[in-house]
Amino acid sequence: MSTPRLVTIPFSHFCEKARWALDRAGVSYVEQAHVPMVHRPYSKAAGGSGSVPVLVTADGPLGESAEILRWADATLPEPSRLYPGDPSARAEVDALVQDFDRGLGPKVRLWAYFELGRGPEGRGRRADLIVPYAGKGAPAFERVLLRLGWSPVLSLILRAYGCTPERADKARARIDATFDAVGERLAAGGPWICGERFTAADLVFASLAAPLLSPPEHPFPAPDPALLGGAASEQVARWRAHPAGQHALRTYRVERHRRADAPATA
Ligand SMILES: N[C@@H](CCC(=O)N[C@@H](CS)C(=O)NCC(=O)O)C(=O)O
Repeated sequence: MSTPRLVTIPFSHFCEKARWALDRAGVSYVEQAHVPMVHRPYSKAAGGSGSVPVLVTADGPLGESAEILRWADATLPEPSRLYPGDPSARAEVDALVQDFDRGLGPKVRLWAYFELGRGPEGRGRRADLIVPYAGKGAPAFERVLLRLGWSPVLSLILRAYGCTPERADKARARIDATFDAVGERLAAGGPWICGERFTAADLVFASLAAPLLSPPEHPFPAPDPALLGGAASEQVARWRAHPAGQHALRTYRVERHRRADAPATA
């Protein structure tokens, strides 16, 4: 059987979510990394819709990160799975994952790109911070393209995701609400979002929140958001200190490089 191929934009949080699940399950794969915008034809050629991640498997392409999680998880015995076998526990995890995928993931992206686009006090677009980070892992030719074209690429991205001040503010409020809901769950039980067991809810929450938190265990660690300066770095400091932010950082520390078949450490 040929080795599965994961088409990505390496720093994308939806790609990180899929990569983490594959790493955790011990599935071997090769990552085919591209810079934003150049990724689109590669996604389509791989059988995706234009977005990433796409996992090309011997059984066909998987063009949704949620499908990749379920596919990787199915290779594991039930006690090690991200999705519990018990139907009501499974329904709870599915509902949380769906909420994070539809709410948190897109809102984190919108807020982060909006802040990048305006830079500190509206002065800059921080190409110095972002271009080396956004090009990591991609072919040299694409990295050059990104360096030359960063400003128009960012403008396209800002337009595509509708990054206006009003929408960024609504996104911030939605992120806050999700953090509060996760914090309440942890306060009521824990140590994981669904209680005693580490599940897809924890992996998806941590990976989709990661662009706000810059966990050092991330395979493509983001530049320190404090470098954005101004209100954005104060906001990031609040998310990092929030119980849900602390949970995501701990999830990275404890689980990001642990295979499902290895003993838990904490
Ligand atoms: N529903 C998709 C969302 C993936 C997604 O939004 N990917 C972004 C990167 S974070 C993307 O490819 N955006 C660029 C595009 O759609 O062309 C999934 O979970 O796989």
